[in-house]
Amino acid sequence: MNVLDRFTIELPSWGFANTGTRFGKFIQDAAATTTEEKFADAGQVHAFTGCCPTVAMHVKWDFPFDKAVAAKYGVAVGSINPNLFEDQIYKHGSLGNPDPAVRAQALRHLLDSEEIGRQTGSRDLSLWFADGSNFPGTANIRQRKLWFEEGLKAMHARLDPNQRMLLEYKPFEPAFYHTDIADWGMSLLLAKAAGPQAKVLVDTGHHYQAQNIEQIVAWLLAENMLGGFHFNDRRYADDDLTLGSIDPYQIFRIFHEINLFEWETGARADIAYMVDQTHNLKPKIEEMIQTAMFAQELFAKASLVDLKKLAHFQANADLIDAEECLKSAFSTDVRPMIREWRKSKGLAENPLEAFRESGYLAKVARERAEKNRQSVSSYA
Ligand code: LRH
Ligand code: MN
Repeated sequence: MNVLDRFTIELPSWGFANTGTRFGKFIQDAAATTTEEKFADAGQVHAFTGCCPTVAMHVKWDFPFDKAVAAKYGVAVGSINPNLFEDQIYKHGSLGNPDPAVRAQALRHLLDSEEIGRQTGSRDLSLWFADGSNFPGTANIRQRKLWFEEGLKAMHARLDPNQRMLLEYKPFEPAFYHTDIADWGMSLLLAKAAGPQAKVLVDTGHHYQAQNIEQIVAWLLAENMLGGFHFNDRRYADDDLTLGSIDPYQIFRIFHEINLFEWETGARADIAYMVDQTHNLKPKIEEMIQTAMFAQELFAKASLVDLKKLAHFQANADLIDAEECLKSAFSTDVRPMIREWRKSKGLAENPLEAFRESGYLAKVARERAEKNRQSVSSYA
């Protein structure tokens, strides 16, 4: 079995829409605005890459939605992302808000999102909370931790047996003094307190520069608390850039820790691989295809590490030989093997090229330009 047969990566619906930074949004004529258009574009990415069968949805941005539309484009609804960071009532937080009425409304939204997940047949509720504060002394951090424990426990209690809660952490932004779920440890403790169907979600952009992300991954695997990833890349903070565009070795090192864990335990880790990027400048569908292709490449490279040899060198502290096990795998050109895999699946050898030749982009740009050009917005 070719390792690529077991690699799929979920696409974010919001990666197909016009997004920007606080300094503005550059409109693309071909961008998707309706949920159906997002699924149509995701269908293109899956049709050409063969490894993106599901689309993550954001409750406020993508619903109401009929899941039959997803099937029309050859993909399915993936994880459900509640949104507790845009409504005005969440100014001082959601589950961590000092106002019990706001906490109750936040829990209501989470339970509604669970119900949406039942309707769409989605397994994962992907939870990110912007909750925090901007100034010292303005929030009771321990009290908010208790409110989060209460809220997440109440949400977990209403999960179906097959559903999971994936708790994402982020050190800062939009809060710039404290964030209630700021790192992997806080997420792990809250997930464990919530219940056995709650796991930790690692967004690669949600770490301080000096943090060793693959060590966090190794610990979460050891604790059986790793639920999934939001893959992207960054030079500075949560830049949400294209996977592997800044530090491709980072994602390779993460895949390696997972392979080593699976080899040692003989068990397949139950991990959801997802993309979480904002495509502000590059053509969105092409950037998504580029992302999927490079994710496959890094996954294939990591699978080439000779783990038996590595374990021997690690046991004997043969530092150079151990390191060379990773570096020779990382330096291996796996593109010929991946082209063979695509041919064996009836896919074009170069998905990006094939998509460009399909004319799909020009077609949707014509269809959507007028609508998109009407949606220009300003910062203030
Ligand atoms: C927060 C985040 C979260 C999503 C959002 C689009 O930074 O990573 O996962 O809800 O981006
Ligand atoms: Mn994320």
